[in-house]
Amino acid sequence: MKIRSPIVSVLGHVDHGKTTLLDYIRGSVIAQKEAGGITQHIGATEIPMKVIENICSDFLKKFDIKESLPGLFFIDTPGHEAFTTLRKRGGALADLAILVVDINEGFKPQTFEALGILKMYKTPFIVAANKVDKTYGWNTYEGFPFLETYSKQAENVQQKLDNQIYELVGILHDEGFESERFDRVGDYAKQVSIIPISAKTGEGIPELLTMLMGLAQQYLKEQLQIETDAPAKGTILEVKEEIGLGTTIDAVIYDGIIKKDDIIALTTLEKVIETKIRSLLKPKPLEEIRESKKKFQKVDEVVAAAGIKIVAPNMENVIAGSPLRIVSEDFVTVKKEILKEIENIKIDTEELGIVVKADTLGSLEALVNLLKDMKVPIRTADIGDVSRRDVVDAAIVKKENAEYGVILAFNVRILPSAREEIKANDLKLFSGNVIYKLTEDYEEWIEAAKERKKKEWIDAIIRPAKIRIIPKLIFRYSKPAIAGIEVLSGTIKQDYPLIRENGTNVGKVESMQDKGENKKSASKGQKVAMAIKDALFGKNFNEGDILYVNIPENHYTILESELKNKLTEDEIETLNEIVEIKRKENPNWGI
Ligand SMILES: Nc1nc2c(ncn2[C@@H]2O[C@H](COP(=O)(O)OP(=O)(O)OP(=O)(O)O)[C@@H](O)[C@H]2O)c(=O)[nH]1
Ligand SMILES: [Mg+2]
Repeated sequence: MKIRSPIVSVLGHVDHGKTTLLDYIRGSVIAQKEAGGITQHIGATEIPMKVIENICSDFLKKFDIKESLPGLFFIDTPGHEAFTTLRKRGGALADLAILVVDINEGFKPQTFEALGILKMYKTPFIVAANKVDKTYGWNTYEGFPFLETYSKQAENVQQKLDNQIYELVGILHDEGFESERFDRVGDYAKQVSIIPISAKTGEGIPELLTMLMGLAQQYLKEQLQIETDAPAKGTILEVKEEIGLGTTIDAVIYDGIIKKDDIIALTTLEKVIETKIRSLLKPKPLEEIRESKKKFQKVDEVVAAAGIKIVAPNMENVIAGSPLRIVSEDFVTVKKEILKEIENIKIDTEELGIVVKADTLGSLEALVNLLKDMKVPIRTADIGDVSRRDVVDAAIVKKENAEYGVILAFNVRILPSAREEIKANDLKLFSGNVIYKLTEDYEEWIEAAKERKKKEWIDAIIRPAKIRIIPKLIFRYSKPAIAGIEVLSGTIKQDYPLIRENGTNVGKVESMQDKGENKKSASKGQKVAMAIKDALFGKNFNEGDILYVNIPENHYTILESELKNKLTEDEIETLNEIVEIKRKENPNWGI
């Protein structure tokens, strides 16, 4: 029998301070280095008991907590709405949890979601009411226990904080949890402790960790005992190439023991594989596994809960986010177990949809979630680099539907052959390492494309205009007739057809010139020389004639129903005159 470290998941809404809290405990600065300022993967860090003791100082004794554990194993989860599955995975792994709430913002959608996950798994938790240092008038005492720093604050500041805490108590009550500020809790088994903290200044963190240890002592006695020969269960966080090691996987072992000679079962996109471990590496304590780089130590065995790096052959196509199992005797049973675990990760696809690529199962699902919310259909959603095949797929869609003929790629490479194909097909690729930026960029692009289309469509509608043939300015009688004209209202454009006041056709505007310069259009008040195609002076028009633009009936309907607010008063008046002319011949015109 061995006692393992409890797994403590840190959950909460985006930006409420989960990573910063872990940074404070580890003495690291990961939050500041994250792409887009948000967490997009599950993080894992082992914190040895020594570090916890140091931060808690004599609180553990004061609350009569015996530290019989090797340490705490923290899991950092993303708070951004898209990462539901990673939060669930983080929640599912957890023995205990810290629900982080920015006290100035209160409960937000993903705070509720996280609470729901804790409810579902019946995970004991405490609430970290974070960012107390942002309370107006707060005086910071770095690293102080909450009760000490609280007693040094002005009365109105204390009052404000208490009110905010009571708001949390109220919401938790509505959600079915009785709670209190930790020092006012009467019965730890019945009430959830709320610990006001600042992840930035460290205030309140001694009590936070003390309460966490108390929770562990109260609930986890048996759960943490593991048989020394129980085969390990784990989840793969990342699959990556390491110089000198080849393909490696980072994983969280949440149960059992893994040994350096074990055979492990993993899954690729095609099948479940087995492979023999070549070496087992562990990040040094306090090192976030995502960040650890070279600071790994070779070990013979690892007891849960722990983060490990495994070196083994044939792991190139293993999927991040999928399960890891030890093959003790029967590969078939293990295989079934793994397949069962991953089968609920299915994505609905459609022929006419976009191509999605991502680096891990978790991020792929997050991306798919966001696209679902946007009602964007998906043709393929895969893990791995963007290949030529992906581009060909997107190009097929583009022919049918330009909006969906695109590729969204999160945290993966674009292979050179794919790049060439993208160029050849003039395809739109959205790639980057911030998930919500990708979907936002795509949304903006669609909007811009729609705007462009709409503008083109509006520009193609023939609008009302009226001109006068200036007397004594006929430059040519025919082929084409050229006359000086004045625009009386609206804007006259090249190719617009003209009619007379009696409704007869004159011809199309072939070209216009002003002081020797070609013009595509002329507006009210302007005088230009106009060439009119197929018109004969004296027959189709005369000096001093008023001519109108011959608006096609279907264009008139659109002008009336959708573009009326885009017309000037002058144009509306001219439009009415044109309608009058048309209705003389056909009383039902435009109705
Ligand atoms: N003033 C103050 N700022 C804080 C505190 N905790 C976090 N922040 C800031 O809030 C921002 C978000 O913090 P993170 O730790 O990245 O938040 P997170 O919950 O990990 O966010 P996600 O992982 O994306 O869900 C950062 O700018 C932090 O510096 C705090 O106690 N006080
Ligand atoms: Mg974070």
